[in-house]
Amino acid sequence: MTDFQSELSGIAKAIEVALDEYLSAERLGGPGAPPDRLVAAMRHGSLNGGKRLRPLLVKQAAAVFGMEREQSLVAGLAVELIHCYSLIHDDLPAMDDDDFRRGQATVHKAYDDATAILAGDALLTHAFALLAGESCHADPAIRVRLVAELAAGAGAGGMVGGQMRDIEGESRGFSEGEIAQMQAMKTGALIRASVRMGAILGGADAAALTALTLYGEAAGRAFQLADDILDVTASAEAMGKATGKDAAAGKQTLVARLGVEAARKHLDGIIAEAIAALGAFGPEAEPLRATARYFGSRTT
Ligand code: GRG
Repeated sequence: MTDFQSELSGIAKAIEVALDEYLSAERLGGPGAPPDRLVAAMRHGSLNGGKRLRPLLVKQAAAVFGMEREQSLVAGLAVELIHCYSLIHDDLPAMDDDDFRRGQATVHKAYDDATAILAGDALLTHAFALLAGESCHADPAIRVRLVAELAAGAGAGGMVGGQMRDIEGESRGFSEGEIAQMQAMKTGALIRASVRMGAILGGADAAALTALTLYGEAAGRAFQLADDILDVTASAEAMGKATGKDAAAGKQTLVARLGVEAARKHLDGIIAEAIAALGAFGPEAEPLRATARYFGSRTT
């Protein structure tokens, strides 16, 4: 196992344990008792074997400033809750209409549409409760910055806005620049926010935050491009066809425009850009470099 693989599997285990603990009726809080069905649907949509890449990025960016895994876990968990909520809502019939996610029935299939909407809403809300709590960071000023950062990445100018642009583009078509902008918001903004949140937790100064932001933006582009390449190549291999699910559904991606070979070259360039952004940091940024390289060679 490489250092990267063992780090990823370590954070994945830590996040599973934390999800199990925090997504319980006792820990969810509120003036009333959270309904069992809602809690079960929230757990179904999050305790289901995701890769946990976003908490990994929070941890790795915080580690640049000497923070231990435990010190960035709650912030990483908050980002993961947002990610899980987005997947639950994205799978709904009104959006992508998917029956399976992470190898099991999607939340609306296992429960129903209304429960899936509410489970997503509750995960989204709870993410901010976690960031506001003392177990996230002792300093309230840092907690407020984390709340603002995650809200910016997840909201109308970030992930949600990107999803809206994607839906709009399906009917009217996109230029290459518009695809890049949509993807930077839809998937890139949460990856960027993850890295910046780690930097904020670690007390990064302005120059370090700028460098890590550039890394986060490049990592976000790399992640999405790798995902689009995988959609074409993995599905084509599995089904003996030339296109994957998104491509078959006519999704507008850079791979569809450039072709797989040119997209792979473009991906190599983005990985180099992400690594170059870390130039001012020493060995403490090696895990972030390894993650960038992983984005360039993903097979799942
Ligand atoms: C519905 C508000 C709302 C937003 C949806 C992120 C998103 C916006 C939709 C997801 C659509 C999708 C599958 C995009 C491809 C990139 C992506 C986010 C893949 C899933 O992320 P991974 O690979 O998944 O980190 P795991 O399951 O490992 O967490």
